[in-house]
Amino acid sequence: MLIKQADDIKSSEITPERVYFSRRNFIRAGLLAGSTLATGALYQGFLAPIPEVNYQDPNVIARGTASEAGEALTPYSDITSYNNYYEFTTGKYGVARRARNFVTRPWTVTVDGLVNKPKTYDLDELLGLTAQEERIYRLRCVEGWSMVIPWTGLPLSAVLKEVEPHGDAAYVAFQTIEAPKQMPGWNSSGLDLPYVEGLRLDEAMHPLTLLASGLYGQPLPAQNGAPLRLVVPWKYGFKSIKSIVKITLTDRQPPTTWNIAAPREYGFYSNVNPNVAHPRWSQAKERRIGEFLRRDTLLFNGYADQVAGLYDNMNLRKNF
Ligand SMILES: Nc1nc2c(c(=O)[nH]1)N[C@H]1C(S)=C(S)[C@@H](COP(=O)(O)O)O[C@H]1N2
Ligand SMILES: [Mo]
Repeated sequence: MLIKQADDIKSSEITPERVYFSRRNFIRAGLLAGSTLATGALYQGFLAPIPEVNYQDPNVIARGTASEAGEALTPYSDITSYNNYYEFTTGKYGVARRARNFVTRPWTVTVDGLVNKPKTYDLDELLGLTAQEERIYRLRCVEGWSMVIPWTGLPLSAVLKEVEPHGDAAYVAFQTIEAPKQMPGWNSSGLDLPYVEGLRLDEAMHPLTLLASGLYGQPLPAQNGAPLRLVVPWKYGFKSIKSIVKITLTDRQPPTTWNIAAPREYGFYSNVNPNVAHPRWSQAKERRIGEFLRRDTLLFNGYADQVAGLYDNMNLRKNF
């Protein structure tokens, strides 16, 4: 992220043969529960085929999401082979292979800090706090690419309510697992690890904010942040911290990994904003993975109707 140019995706790196399905088809597939989506597609090397999506799972509730209508879902093969995950490697195409043996069970998540009921949850208990939902969200990386991803997960608010935040809790801090032996890029990431992120409490409680445990109706692959990652669709991708083991309520704005690494380039808020350039490149456009022409980047990544109110009276140029 620090080193590469915004436009770092060479056209030769983009697979020519792609499987697209429209949002409408995707929803129809949901209705025809159990139908197989795009099976038979072939992928290179170690990549798994697109998994069959089981919408008969009573724990998955498909819910309409903001404004992705008409935008194709990014193919499973791209979502799972082009990743940012510096603990494994800074090379996007190498994460999947290096993360193949990452151990995600047993897994616990500690929720503590300024709360009445701090607790260390077994992952399955945490995931069972409320029904899992499907959410189709755009993901916009600060580097200039984007994807449209069908996540499954639970609202972060469900977890926060469970532990009962104190009145003076104003922020939520997140921490990735510290597992250098399992993460071959740990010592060459250039980052201060373990990876940490943060949200303001109202951002964390917002109904769009998701703790994702799956994509395309299947368990989250390791390279995408298994077993649990944050998804904050109106913010740049680096806010979506992966393999979370700790969630801490606090009264102070928590430190965040990319802000520590390059404070002039990555702020705490990091809301997607086409009008505020990164110091080294414009944020006005983005390359949707799988498309040739670049698209205009949308304010708050297209979720302004739902989240702009969180930032009333805030200078978004100063609070980048
Ligand atoms: N722990 C951890 N979380 C992370 C990162 C990382 O390097 N380590 N990279 C971030 C960045 S920069 C992006 S764009 C997204 C990428 O998510 P994806 O690989 O699932 O698309 O993960 C974010 N979460
Ligand atoms: Mo990113």
